[in-house]
Amino acid sequence: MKKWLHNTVIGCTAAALLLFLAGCGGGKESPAASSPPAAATGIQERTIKAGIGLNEDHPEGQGLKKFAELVSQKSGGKLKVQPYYAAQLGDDKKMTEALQAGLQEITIPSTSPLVGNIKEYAIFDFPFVFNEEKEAHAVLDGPLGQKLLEKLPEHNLIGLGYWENGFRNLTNSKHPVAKAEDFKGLKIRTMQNQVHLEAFQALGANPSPMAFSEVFSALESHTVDGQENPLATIKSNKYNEVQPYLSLTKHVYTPFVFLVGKKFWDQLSVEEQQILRDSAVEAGAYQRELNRTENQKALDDLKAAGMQVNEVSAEEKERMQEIIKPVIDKFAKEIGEDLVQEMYDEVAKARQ
Ligand code: TK8
Repeated sequence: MKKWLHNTVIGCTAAALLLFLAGCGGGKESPAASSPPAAATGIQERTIKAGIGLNEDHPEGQGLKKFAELVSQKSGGKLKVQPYYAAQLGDDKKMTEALQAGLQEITIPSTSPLVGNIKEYAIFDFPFVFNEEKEAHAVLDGPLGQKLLEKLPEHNLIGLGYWENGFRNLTNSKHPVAKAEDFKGLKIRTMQNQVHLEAFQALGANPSPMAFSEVFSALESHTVDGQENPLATIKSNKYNEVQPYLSLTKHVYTPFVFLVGKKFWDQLSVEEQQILRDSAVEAGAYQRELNRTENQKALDDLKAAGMQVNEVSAEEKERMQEIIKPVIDKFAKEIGEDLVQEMYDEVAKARQ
């Protein structure tokens, strides 16, 4: 034991000393004396499992691919990110739990299914807060977004920033939705999130929360009439094949949060952590850009594929917002009204 400790101390650089004290020295996970734990210096050969819910051709898939390339470049090929697309490793919730348990290293879920654990993320589930991507980015990349990332470690997660899922639009198999009354009785799949559920209930719809990986077959079998997602997802997941109507509700903006399991993170050297952090930020900028162009292109492609598309007027959106208001007020109290106000203030600033 003594010899192992000695070797490890020598193996740790000054920069990594803190990490050593927190991680290597804990003793709980100390392997046998002959195989010291991963020293918190330099770059080791590692394979990193990264899973997402969307397909490889979706901007999130392309962003993950870019991330893997960057990590490989910056680590001289030592860190290998193995991407898994299309919920091969499970849906957002399952993969997040796998990170917490140390069974998977990275996932990039929508923030909405995290709200069960971290209630403050529900501010991004409030409908009709943002009009444009840049307003959401101002909140996400500013102090409020940072404050929310800092809530992750106590849940065994590390957040390296925000990518973009984007503005959600409604599709369904019954009729065009252009006014608040058109939601009446529609069976809509929602994300596993209480704000979404109650907001659609307030509009008179009949929502059912469901993991993303089950959506296509639920639409195909008419278990539900509709769903809502950004245009790039509607296209990539071919919902147009089972959903004739697309209504441009743009009712809510969903961020992706780049998550690393804390158990894994704590084994990394400072250098390795920096590589992952820098690559997540760089690939994130690329992903957001690509998302913008792909969402625009997807609209044309979905029209060309035969979807019947309708706009929703500003007046109707205001009516919807008015109907949903009691739900928002209730959740604002639960989350903390100061935090919610901080978001509105940031948005107002971004609009100037
Ligand atoms: C993909 C999900 C998806 C989300 C949903 O893992 O569940 O509808 O919009 O994109 O995060």
